[in-house]
Amino acid sequence: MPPKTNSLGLEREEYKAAKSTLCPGCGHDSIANQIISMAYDLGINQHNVIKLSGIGCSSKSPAYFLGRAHSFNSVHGRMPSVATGATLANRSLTAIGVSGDGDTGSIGLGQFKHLVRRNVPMIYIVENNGVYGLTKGQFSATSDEGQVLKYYGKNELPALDLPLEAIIAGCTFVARSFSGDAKQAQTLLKAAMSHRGTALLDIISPCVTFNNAPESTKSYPYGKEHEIPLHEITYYERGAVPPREEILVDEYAAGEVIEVEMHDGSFIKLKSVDKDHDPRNRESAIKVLEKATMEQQFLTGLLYYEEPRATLADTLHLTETPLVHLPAEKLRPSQAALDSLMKDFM
Ligand SMILES: Cc1ncc(C[n+]2csc(CCOP(=O)(O)OP(=O)(O)O)c2C)c(N)n1
Ligand code: SF4
Ligand SMILES: [Mg+2]
Repeated sequence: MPPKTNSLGLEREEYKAAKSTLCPGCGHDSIANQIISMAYDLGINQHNVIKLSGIGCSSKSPAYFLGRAHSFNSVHGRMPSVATGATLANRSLTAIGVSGDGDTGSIGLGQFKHLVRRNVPMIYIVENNGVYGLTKGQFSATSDEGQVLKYYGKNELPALDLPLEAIIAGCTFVARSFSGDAKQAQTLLKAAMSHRGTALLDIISPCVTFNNAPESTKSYPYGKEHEIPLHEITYYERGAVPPREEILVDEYAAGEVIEVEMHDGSFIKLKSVDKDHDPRNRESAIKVLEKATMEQQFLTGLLYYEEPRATLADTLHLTETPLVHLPAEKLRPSQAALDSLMKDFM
C-alpha cells in the first residue's frame, strides 16, 4: 500500500524535525506532535513558515517540528521583538512562536503584551508548566499561589493568568488547552492558523520532572481529572460543508451551537458543553477567567474571539509586497531625494 500523504503529497514524517532531547513524558513533546499533525492535515508548505522561540525547555521545541521551516531561537523573553521584526520584514510568512510561562510571563511579559497590543500576526503558543523547567524547577509567574516545592519552599505570590493578560492587551484570539487533550489542542491550532492577528494558545504542558504532583494545577493528574472543556470544538477548512443536521444558531446558550467564520473562509463550530459562555463577548471572557482563578477551575477551549483588527503591518501602512522582496531602489530614498532633504537643513 502506498504511504498516506496530504494535499501536498507529503507524508506526516516529512513534517518532523530533530529527535527530542526533552525528558520522556514532557508535555512539550506532545505539543510538538500536535503541531506536526496540524501542519500535515492542513497541507502547510513549511517554506512559508517561520518558527520562533526564546529560551527554556519549551523554547527548544521548534527544533522538533517542521524541519523545513525557517527558524529563530532568540534570547530569553525576547521572542516577541524578533517575531515583530520578522513578520514586518516578510509579511507573507506564517509565524509560529513557542514560549514558556517563564519566557512569556516572567522575563518576557512586557514584550509579550506589546506584541499582542500591536497585533503581530502569529500563533503564540505558551507551553505552560508553572515552573522554569530548564533551570531546574524554580517558581514562575504562573506557579500556583501557596504551592510548596521541595527545593524552593512556598510560593507566596499570586499567579498571572496569561489568557487574561492577552485579552486585556487587545488579543483577538485567546484559547487555553491541555497537552493531554490532543484532539482539542490540534483543533485550536488549526483555527489559530486561520486567524489574522495574534492568536494566543496557553497550553498547560506538565513538567514531569519538577512540577507533576497531583495537587499542582499544571500536573498531568490534575489536568486529567479537572479539565473542563467549555465546548466541543470542530474546525472546517475553507469550502467544507458541515453535516446537514447541524443547525447553527445566532443566540448562544448552554447546549447550543455557534459558528465563527475565520478570516480565510474556514470556520469553527462550538457546541457548549455545560457552560453558558459566548467567546465573542469580551466582558464575559474576562469574568469567566476571573471566576476560574478564584475557584481553581481548569477551563479549556476558545476563551475569546473577536473579528480581526488591523495587524501591525496594516497599521504601519506597509506595502503588500514583503519588504524582503522589494528591490534596493524601492527601499532606499534616491540620491536626488537625499540631496533635496539635505538642502532643507542648510
Ligand atoms: C536573560 C536570561 N535570564 C535568565 C536565563 C536563565 N533561564 C533560562 S530558561 C529560564 C526559564 C525557563 O522557563 P520557561 O520559560 O517556563 O520554560 P520551561 O523550561 O519551563 O519550558 C531561565 C530563567 C537566561 N537564559 N537568560
Ligand atoms: S525539565 Fe520539565 S519542562 Fe524540561 S524537558 Fe524535563 S519535563 Fe520537560
Ligand atoms: Mg515553564
